[in-house]
Amino acid sequence: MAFERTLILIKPDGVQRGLVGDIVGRFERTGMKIVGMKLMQMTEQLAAQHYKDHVGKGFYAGLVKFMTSSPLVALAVEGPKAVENCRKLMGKTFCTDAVAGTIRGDFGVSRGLNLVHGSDSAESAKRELGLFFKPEELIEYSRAIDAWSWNDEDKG
Ligand code: D4T
Repeated sequence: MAFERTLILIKPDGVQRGLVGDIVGRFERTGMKIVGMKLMQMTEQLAAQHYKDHVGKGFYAGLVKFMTSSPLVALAVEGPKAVENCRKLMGKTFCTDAVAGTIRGDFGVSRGLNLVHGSDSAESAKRELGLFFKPEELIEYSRAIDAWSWNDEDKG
């Protein structure tokens, strides 16, 4: 079992629509731990690094325009299988396809305005966390609820 960290972005539509608290709460209430969090403006340069696999695709220019249009919230989330668990909570890429109960299914109706980003693999998570957070901005701490959120078996 992988005990890991992943990068979550609450995209500009989530911030503008006042959904930061609701979306953070979706991740928090699973028991996963927030180990980094900040409101920030994505630059075109950061967008090009973050979305390097999408450079040159038809939707790339619109995606960068959207992601740099207003502040976003970056979160580092830690827990057992955090990458997969967060993707599951987010739902399918386009809100139009995401089922009820997921963040995109419950809070969105658009394709491109899809509220959240979550790293799609352990390797991406490591790379992306490095783009958005300095090492000292990721904070190691214990919570009283840790013992009730996961056990040794979950930590692998
Ligand atoms: P992100 O990266 O935002 O978490 O989304 P996904 O991991 O679920 O999806 P993705 O990388 O394939 O796409 C990144 C981002 O681009 C938008 N997009 C994507 C779009 O506007 N049109 C498209 O055709 C695709 C494939 C939505 C998410």
